Amino acid sequence: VAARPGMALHTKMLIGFAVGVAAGIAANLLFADAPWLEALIAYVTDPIGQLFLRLLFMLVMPLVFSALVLGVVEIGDPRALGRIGTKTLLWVLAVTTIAVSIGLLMVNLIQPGTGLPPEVGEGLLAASSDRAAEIATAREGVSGIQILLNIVPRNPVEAAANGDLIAVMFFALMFGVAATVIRSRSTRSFVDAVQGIYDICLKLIGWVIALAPYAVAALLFSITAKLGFDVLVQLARFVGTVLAALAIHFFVVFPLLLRLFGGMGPLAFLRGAQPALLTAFSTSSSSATLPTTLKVTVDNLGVPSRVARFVCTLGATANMNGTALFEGITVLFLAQFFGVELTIAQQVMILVLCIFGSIGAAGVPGGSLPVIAMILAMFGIPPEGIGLILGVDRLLDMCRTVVNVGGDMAGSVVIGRSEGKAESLQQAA
Ligand code: DAS
Repeated sequence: VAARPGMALHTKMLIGFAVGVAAGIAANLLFADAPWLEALIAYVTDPIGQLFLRLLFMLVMPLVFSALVLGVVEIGDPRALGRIGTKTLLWVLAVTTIAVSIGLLMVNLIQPGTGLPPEVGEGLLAASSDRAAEIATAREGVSGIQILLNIVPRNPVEAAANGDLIAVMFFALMFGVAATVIRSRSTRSFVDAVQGIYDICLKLIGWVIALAPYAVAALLFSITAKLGFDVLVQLARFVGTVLAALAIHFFVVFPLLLRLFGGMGPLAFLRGAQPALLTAFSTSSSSATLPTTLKVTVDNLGVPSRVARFVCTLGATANMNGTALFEGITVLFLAQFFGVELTIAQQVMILVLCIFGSIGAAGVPGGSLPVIAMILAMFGIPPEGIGLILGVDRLLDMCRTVVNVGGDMAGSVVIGRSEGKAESLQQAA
C-alpha cells in the first residue's frame, strides 16, 4: 500500500511533465515574445516552481542531520558490533564512491547538458531568483585547502543557515559517533528524538513530493516556454547518461565484486535477487522493498540472517549506490545546462557530497530530490533545473532504486561470505 501512491504519484508527475512541456513548446512557438507570456511566467509558473523548491530546501538540513546520526548509531560502535559494522561501513563508502565516480565520468564524457547557446544558459542563470549567480561568484576562487577546512564548521547552526551541507554532514557524523560511544540513557533519549525528527521528515517529504506533479508542470512550462523544443534534446541525453551509468554499475561492478569477494556468479545472483529487484523497480522505494529484500537475501542468496538483517536494513536507508550516481550526474548535467563552470576541486567536493548525500537520502519515491536541490544551490546552479529532471524522474527513480537494492543484496553476500570465512577460521583455530 505504501508503494501504491508512489506509483500513482510518478504517473501524475509524468502527466505534469507532458502538460508543462506541451504548453511550454506551444507558447514558445506561438507567442514567444508576448508580454502576457512573460508575465504569466514571472508571476505564476516561476513562483509555483520556487515554492516547491523552497519546500524541498526546508527539509534538507533536518533530514540529512537525522539520517546521518541514525546511520552512524545504527552501525553502532564497531568494536561492539564486531566485524559486520565495520565491513558494512567500508562496503557503503567504497561501492558508493565507485558509483558516483562512474556517474561523474559518464557525464563528463557524454556532456548531455551542453549544446544550448551560452547566452541562453546565462540568461536562465541570471533569471534564477534563488541567488544562484551570487552563490556562484561567492564560491569562485575558494582554494582546495580552504574547501577542505570548510568541511569543519566553526558554527554548525551558521553552516545550516547558510546551506553548507557538507559542514552539517560532518557535524552530524561526529554527533553520531559520540552518541554511539557514550551509549548512556541521556543519549538514548537523544537518539529517540533524532529518530522522531527523521520520521517527521519522511512524512513531510511525502507531502512535498505529492505536490511535485503541479510543480513539474509549472517548472517545465517556464523552461520550455523560454527555450522551446531544444531542451528535450538535452533531457533525452540526460536520461541516456543516467541509464548507461546505472547499467555499468549494475552489470559490471556488482558482478565483479560478487565474483571477486562473494564467490557468486552474476546469473546466480540475478536469479536469486530477482523478486526484490522487481519490487524495487515497481515501487521506487528501497524502504517499501525491504521486507522482500530481507527474505530473498536469506532464502535465495544464502546469506546468514544476522548479516542480512543488519546490512539490508541499514542499506535501505544508508547504502544507495544508484542514488549517489544519479545525484552526481544530475548536478553536473544542470551545471552544463546553465553554463556554470565547475573546477576539478568543486567536482571532487560534489563527489563527496553525493556519497554522504545518498546516505542522507530517504528510501522513498523522490527521496533524493531535497539533497540534490541543496547541492545545486551550494554551487550556484539554479535549482529550477530540478523541474527538468522531475518530469522524467519516474523511470530514473525506478532504475536507481533497483541499483540501490541490488547493492544492499550484493553487500550482504560479500559480507556474509567473509563472516563465514572468519567463523570457519575461528573454528579451525
Ligand atoms: N527512490 C529512492 C529509493 O527508495 C531512491 C531515490 O529517490 O534516489 O531508493
